[in-house]
Amino acid sequence: MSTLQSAAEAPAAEPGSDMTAAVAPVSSERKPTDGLECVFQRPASMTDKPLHYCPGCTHGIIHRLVAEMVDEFGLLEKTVGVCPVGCSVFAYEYFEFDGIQASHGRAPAVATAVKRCDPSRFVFTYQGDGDLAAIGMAETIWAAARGENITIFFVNNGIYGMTGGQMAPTTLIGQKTTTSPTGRDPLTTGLPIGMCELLATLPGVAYIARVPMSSPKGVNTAKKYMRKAVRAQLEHKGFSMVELLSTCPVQWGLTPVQAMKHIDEDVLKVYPAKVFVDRVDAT
Ligand SMILES: Cc1ncc(C[n+]2csc(CCOP(=O)(O)OP(=O)(O)O)c2C)c(N)n1
Ligand code: SF4
Repeated sequence: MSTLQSAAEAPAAEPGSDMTAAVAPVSSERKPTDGLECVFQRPASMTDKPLHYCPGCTHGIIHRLVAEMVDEFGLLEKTVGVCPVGCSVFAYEYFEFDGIQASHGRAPAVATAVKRCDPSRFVFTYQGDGDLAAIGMAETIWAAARGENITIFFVNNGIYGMTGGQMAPTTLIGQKTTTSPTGRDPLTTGLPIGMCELLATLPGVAYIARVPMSSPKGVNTAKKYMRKAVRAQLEHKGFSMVELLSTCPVQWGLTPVQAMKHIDEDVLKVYPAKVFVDRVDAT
């Protein structure tokens, strides 16, 4: 049964009632944690607001990794997250630390300003490929070229998710999108842009890495890379970015499981996972 069907078949809520209560009534006598040891819980840096992302979308996993890292480094009071346009436009709603919403592609410029005004802050941007590599290309390149001491979490799902699945700079050759309905043709739209490959040529960068979000192994590696990127900033080494190869099952027209396979079988061939630059531990 699809999510849409489930929603349509759910009992209608009373006018003015709380939707959550209408769908899942909880007995006040029941205490699910009685006698149990708590081994897994929400990171302190994350709010309890339900995520709005589609089923199978990896934005939510990446949010969690960001929050876990802020907790682990004890940065809750020091962090400023800069959010993009795109599906993660309201990312600040899910975090307990401060957040700013930047207009399309301007997140690295906003982050630069915040960091320069208060270098004691940990400042990161969270951006999709449309935001970072299309209209924000100049901001991204210049922030890296200047060696700004900021961190970028680049969520590459190869498509404009939020606005209806248009082609992005990262869309694969032959990939069907709403603006390339017969498949992306490089003769008319150019070749996919590897942002890690591009930025790795700039001397201002301290750390650049790419990792797929298609498996638990990938998620664990992502956390490792993200930690290093945070360290790059905390140790004043310069610009850092982790590219996270992500899903958009809805706009790809795939199921969540097919979307994960698509990353492993197709996306990784064009965007290989590796550490491109690591000057964090260099002396
Ligand atoms: C200046 C400006 N131009 C265009 C838009 C419209 N717009 C909003 S989100 C978006 C695409 C976002 O795609 P991406 O960055 O890949 O993020 P995703 O939704 O896939 O996570 C566009 C074109 C906008 N909000 N502002
Ligand atoms: S449209 Fe795509 S990127 Fe946006 S929330 Fe849905 S699956 Fe995720």
